[in-house]
Amino acid sequence: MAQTALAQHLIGGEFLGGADKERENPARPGEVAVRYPSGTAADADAAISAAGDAQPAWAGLPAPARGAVLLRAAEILRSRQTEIAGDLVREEGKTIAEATGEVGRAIGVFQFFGAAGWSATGATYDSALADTTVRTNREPLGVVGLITPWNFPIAIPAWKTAPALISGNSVVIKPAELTPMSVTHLARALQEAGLPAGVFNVVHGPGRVVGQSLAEDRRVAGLSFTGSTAVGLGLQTTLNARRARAQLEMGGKNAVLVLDDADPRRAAAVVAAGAFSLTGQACTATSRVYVTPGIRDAFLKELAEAAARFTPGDGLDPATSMGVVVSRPQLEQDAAAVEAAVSAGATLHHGTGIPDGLGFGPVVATDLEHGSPLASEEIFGPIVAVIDVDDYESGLAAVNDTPYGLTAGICTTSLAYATDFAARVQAGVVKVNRPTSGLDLHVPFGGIKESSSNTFREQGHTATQFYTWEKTVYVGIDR
Ligand code: UN1
Repeated sequence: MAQTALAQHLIGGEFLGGADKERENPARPGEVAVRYPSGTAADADAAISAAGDAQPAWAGLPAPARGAVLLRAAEILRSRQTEIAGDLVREEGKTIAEATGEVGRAIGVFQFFGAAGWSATGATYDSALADTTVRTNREPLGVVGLITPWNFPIAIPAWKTAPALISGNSVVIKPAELTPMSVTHLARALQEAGLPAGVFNVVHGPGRVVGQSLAEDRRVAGLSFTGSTAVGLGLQTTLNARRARAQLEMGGKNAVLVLDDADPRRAAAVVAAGAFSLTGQACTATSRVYVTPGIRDAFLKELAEAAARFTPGDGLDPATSMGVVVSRPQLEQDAAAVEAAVSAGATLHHGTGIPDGLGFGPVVATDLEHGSPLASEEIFGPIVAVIDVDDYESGLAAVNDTPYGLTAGICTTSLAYATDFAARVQAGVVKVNRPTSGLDLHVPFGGIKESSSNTFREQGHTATQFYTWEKTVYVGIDR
């Protein structure tokens, strides 16, 4: 049996906190994966103070010197990729291949933003005034708060932390309670890379205590959150009331439109990867498919076969190709959603919707009304609803008929349909013939409608816009 990992707070450069709480390995009931401390409002306060004290000196370093710390952290993470991926599987439940890829993504993020220390920032203008130039500086916000989810327990903290740090901010992060260890590894790497004490702080604990403290504290100039729409909208109200900067990435109900001209096998592979990888537990996952009549039967047959190729189980077993559901309550929620759909007349083409021990195989459901819960509510499991539509126009209308707007896809060989869809679909990310989940680390990402605060994008160079504000400097030279 693996040794139990110990997650700790990091406050002012000190790893602190006892092992008051336990997180079980979701694939092995009874095996404690991590012990971790449960933070209080006082811990959040101490972390915010430490971050405030450390920030000016950090911002005063040349950006390439800040970048060097991030590049060293990337190297340290790489040297521990296997160990971190193992701990990530034990606390989250995804497959070891997915976890190794996720740690690789975190490494890439630190390399990208480390190198960004050498990039140009700001712009210069010719003023309309004589003998005057104008330039803009990008200035750090100061102390930023980060609240991160369990489904990408190291990649999302990395892609929020790295742009914050390269821009000269200090950070207080509250990781999801289900996955406290991954951010602890991130904290160790940053600390060992030479990040000054207090620049990166971690406080574990419940969102309503620690997360709420970060949202309410006037010393926290901006807060970036990824999680559910319900929690995100509550935070946005708190942040707006004190005019703090908010970046919220929330839920999705991402759809793929499969058209008659597509290849059924390829379309099924795109949908299966989007719906079932990461056990369907990505806010970018595919959970609705609209299909036109000419391809319907062939596509469904291929999709059921693609679903059958997944082997659910313990992510540490190399034969597993779909990890377990993250927790018992989530598993019950997934099962209840499928059961309710079946009672309302849905047909299952693959999967039973009944948990098999800890496994919950891929589920492909048809005979659902477009507005039924399985086809319209975010469930966050390996379940896909396939719904018939008459043609492209009615399919596009159905894709857009949702309060969410994160990702959307189309499977087609028609350049005309692909182009029209990309222009008219209401989503922050559009994928033509590619799965709705799985994003490059260097391109902008974010949703519209209720999937987002509709403020700032994450990832790539665009990400630094959230963590900086623009100062306009006029310089007059009198000769
Ligand atoms: C991806 O699909 O590669 O929490 C990333 C999430 C998203 C990130 C998805 N914020 O699932």
